[in-house]
Amino acid sequence: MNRCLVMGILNVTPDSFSDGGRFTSVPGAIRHGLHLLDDGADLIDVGGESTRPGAIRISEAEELRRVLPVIVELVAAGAIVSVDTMRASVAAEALAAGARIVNDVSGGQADPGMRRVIVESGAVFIAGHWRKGVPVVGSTMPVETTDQRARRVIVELAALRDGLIAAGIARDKIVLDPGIGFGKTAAENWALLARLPELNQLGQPVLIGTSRKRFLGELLAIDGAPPPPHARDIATAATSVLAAYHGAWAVRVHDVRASRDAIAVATAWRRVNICETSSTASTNTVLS
Ligand code: PMM
Repeated sequence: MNRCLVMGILNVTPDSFSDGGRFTSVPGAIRHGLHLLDDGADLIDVGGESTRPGAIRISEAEELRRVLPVIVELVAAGAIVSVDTMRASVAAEALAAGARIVNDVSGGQADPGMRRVIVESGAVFIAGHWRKGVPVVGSTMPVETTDQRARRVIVELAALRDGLIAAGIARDKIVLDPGIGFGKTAAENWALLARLPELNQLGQPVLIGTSRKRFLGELLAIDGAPPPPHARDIATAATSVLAAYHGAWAVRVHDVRASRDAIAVATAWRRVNICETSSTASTNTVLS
């Protein structure tokens, strides 16, 4: 498709930071997934386990109980479904139930079996960058500037990609994600977003997930009080415009309609600019 795709978020979790508890029942989650499709989602990302800081890991059985029936129904409704999981076993079951994409925020680091599942299934793999152990004040870790840290994410993503290819995953099945908010400061998140053109130079499709995240709350705070997560959707749509304009493959969002519309604008603008640039170029050539 000739535009940035929109991945709708469907968290079947009681404790996700942005929509926790809203879609915990299976029928409620299915209804919401269908609503995301109506709003124009190209993909639906179904997750059963919260990745918010401090979240307690759930059992494999509980994760499967949450995601499998939702995936089955959404696939039957014609959706392209990704499963948001760090567990190889959950990924395998979800693929068997019709999911076509595995979205792993740990980039396959959390479960050593993940790579094998992806190789054997031939599924698309979204590999996220998750930095653990942010240096704390007074620590002896090397001091890096925000920009250096952002650049290091790109280098680490390249290494992650190379490791996935070495494990047998086809290059054209790998999507990279800088993991906005995963062990990163607000300044680092902004620095990474500004470096999207560099991320694109790695030659893989790039997914950007900013939706309702804390750094947007910090940006919009009034008198130090961040707005609640759902009041960050306009700012999220603004990040979708910029991500699309700078060539992201997809954005992962809660409010699908807002980002669909925003991306339509970015796509039209980009198309016109490209045409005008080339006509200016030919005019200049004629004049010289
Ligand atoms: N963020 C969250 C969960 N899954 N997956 C990808 N690929 N990228 C992300 O940025 C990402 C993700 C956390 O946000 P949520 O709790 O609102 O889903």
